[in-house]
Amino acid sequence: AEARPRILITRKLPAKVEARLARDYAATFNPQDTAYDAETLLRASAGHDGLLLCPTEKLSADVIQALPPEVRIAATFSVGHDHIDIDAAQARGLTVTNTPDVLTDATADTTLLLLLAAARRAYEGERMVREDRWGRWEPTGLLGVHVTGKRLAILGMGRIGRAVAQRARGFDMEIHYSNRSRLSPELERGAIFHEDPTEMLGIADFLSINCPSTEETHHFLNAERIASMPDGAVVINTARGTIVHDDSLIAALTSGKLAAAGLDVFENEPAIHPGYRDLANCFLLPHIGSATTETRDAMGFRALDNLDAFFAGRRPADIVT
Ligand code: 8YV
Repeated sequence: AEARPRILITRKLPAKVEARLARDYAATFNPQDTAYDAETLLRASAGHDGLLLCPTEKLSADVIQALPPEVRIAATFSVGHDHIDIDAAQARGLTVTNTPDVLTDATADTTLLLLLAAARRAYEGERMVREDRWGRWEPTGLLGVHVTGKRLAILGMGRIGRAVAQRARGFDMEIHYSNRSRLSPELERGAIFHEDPTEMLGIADFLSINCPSTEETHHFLNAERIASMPDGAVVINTARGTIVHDDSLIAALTSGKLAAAGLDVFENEPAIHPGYRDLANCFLLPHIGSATTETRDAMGFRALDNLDAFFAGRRPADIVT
């Protein structure tokens, strides 16, 4: 009889990760690389001890309550876990693990990519070159927002927020942050703490969103808060689209209140608010924050380490609940 734990893997993962899964587990891979809807996920889960899933699969309270009793762990291939109802998981006795740390650098790199691209109008420039509309060089052509020395406000100074700050120091930016609690001086490294995140927006030449998606941060960046930012500010989001109120951000980018935005994440992605597509001052990426070969391998191995520990009767390193 098959003694290895039975794991349902919902999405196509890096080859090295799938090889280790196939070696160490009775692994069921999704024959199609498409996200499971709730009904299909529940049906496919039967006969499995654990799930290895992505944020494309939603574990709502209803889904968690309907999971077959043999499913005891859900390991998500992500640091974010807003797609999982953690209270419901706890009540059901479903262990949930995530993949922190290993994607911090790639996500912070993507944040700087968006910050620079949005500020310096990289999308407009790239299109001009590619579409053979360069014509001639102009002393006042494609003028962007100067980055070096400006004030960067970081919403959420966790692992990723701090890695963004570290990179921004290389651009001599003045780092401000808001966080649930103030950091120690070693972690703060001279960054200026704001007790009130709304008040911080008043000084933000650049705002980088690096907090988790929670009830508290839902639609944090709304019309009122954007109005309190300096004219010509730039907004960057590599966290979750739900933290931004799309209509308000689009209105501010259209009116010129905000100079630019750089977005890797969207509410209801990939069905994004169509207003973004018409804005030249918006640099848009399809949620590639952690998308490097090294990082996706490491995320898979981290999820596997958590599964290994769980099934060996040890406490996984990355327990969410
Ligand atoms: C991934 C992410 O792109 O980790 C997260 O929370 O959003 C990203 O790293 C994706 O969710 C991978 O499954």
